[in-house]
Amino acid sequence: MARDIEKKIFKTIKKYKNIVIARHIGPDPDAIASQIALRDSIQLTFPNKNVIAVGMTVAKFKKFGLLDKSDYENFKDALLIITDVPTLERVDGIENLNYQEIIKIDHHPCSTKVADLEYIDDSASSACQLITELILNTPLKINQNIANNLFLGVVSDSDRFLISYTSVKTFKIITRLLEETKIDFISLYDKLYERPMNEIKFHGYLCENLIYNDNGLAYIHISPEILKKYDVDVATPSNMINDFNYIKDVLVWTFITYDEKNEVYKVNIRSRGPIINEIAAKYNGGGHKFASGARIYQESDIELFIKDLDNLCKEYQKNS
Ligand SMILES: [Mn+2]
Repeated sequence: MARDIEKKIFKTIKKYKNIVIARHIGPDPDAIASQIALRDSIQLTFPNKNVIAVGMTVAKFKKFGLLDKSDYENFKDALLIITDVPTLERVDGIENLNYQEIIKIDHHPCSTKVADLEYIDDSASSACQLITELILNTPLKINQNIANNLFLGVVSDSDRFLISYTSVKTFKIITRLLEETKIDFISLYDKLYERPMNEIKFHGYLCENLIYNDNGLAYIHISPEILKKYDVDVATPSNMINDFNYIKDVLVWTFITYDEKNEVYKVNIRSRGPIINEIAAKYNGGGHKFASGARIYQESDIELFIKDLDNLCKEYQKNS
């Protein structure tokens, strides 16, 4: 049964001839999979609509499907749907788009309204969980390919159902998805988890060089030289941060990676208890309670940032 918000979203989609679907810059599998699955589902349901999924192409995510050129000549008065992104500033590839209305479908906490129609559930494991529900609850159509993408988005963002945002609801929706589409989900895991040897070696470097203290904080500074040495890019550490979950006595861990091109320290933070998104917000970032990102512009702020996390861990230990 479709809920009110799902009915409204379906009605709005139905109304528009031109639809653009976008997600956040620096996409992860949930962002890419949610936009591509939604595009394909709308196109399958309404073959006469022009539906495109935009944003920078990321080579390793081509397995989810190809993105469209953001040539907006023929996209006057479009409906813009943004998925997996809380604010418009973080949306990739809509600079020259002329849109009439915005729908936002997201699972990041956000206190300001940015879209005309907002479907936000910050207790959901992933944007793909919300899109799966939307598709299954409305006349939007689904096929195996769409289902594959949705499944992978949920699995990736929930870190194989390990992260606390995984709920009974997540399992119920996944069960429905598997029952209704009969996808061969075991065969899909290679798409997410296969890695080249240089990344495995880089992972080893992170394990060897992580600094940790008695308060339960672990951190590492990753220089451009190290990235070059292991032939990995600046996004690689963020894809590995979840691998450091379940280290006994580590409550909060962070990777600080210098992005030479953009002259900024990209920061990933994870937690097994202390709430970290307030500190992330202090350092030009944000995110979920236990999974956040930040951007540090001055080297001298790194020490302050580490100190803040350290105090957070100390406080947490004291109160628990
Ligand atoms: Mn997500």
